[in-house]
Amino acid sequence: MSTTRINRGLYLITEHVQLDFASLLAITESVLPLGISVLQYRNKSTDYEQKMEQARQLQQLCQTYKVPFIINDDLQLAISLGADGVHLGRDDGDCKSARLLLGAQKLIGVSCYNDLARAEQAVNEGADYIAFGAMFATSTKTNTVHASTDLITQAKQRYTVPLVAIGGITPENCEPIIVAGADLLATVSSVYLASNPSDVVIKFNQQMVKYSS
Ligand code: TZP
Ligand code: MG
Repeated sequence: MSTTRINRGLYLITEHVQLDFASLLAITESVLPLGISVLQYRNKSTDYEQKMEQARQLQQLCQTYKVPFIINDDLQLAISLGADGVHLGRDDGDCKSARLLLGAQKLIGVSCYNDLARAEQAVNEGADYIAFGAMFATSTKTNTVHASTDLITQAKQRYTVPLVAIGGITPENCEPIIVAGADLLATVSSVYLASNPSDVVIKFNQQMVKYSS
């Protein structure tokens, strides 16, 4: 496990389909000072060189605001950039091999969908957090499976690593997920495609504070 601490709160993931990069960067810069626990760079539609260029700019912003910066899918990119960590889905390699290449101090997150057996393996291999979803319908990702709040409750009873919930989450529907035990709420569209992203971040953070013990 990494020595970097992840705070409870909002886990923001970049949008790459509807926003151009300049807009993405501007929104990111406007919300980072409001309290973001993690920023993940996710871009499935561009080449390695451009991802490197975009990620570098986001990484700089994250360094300014001391927000952990994580790369989705691409361990090699995470290593080349010296990012704070990587997020692995089922097609991105296993946590154990990533740890050998990244070193002890970096963060590794693992997508577990609605699968507690996968969570068990990730935790045993030293994942720093595990993610479940989709909690709600989403148009950001195709081929999602549904994860229930009950699954979050079960994961909370079994594991001490931070739990991330993802998929269609908004400030209006997140309460039961927080109550079930999610430590981080991951979102793409509710913030990046909002008419007022700052307002949405503030509302999310108010919900997290309401249920903090
Ligand atoms: N993994 C499961 S659902 C999802 C991902 C990447 C998309 C989340 O995006 P949104 O816009 O917050 O529903
Ligand atoms: Mg992936």
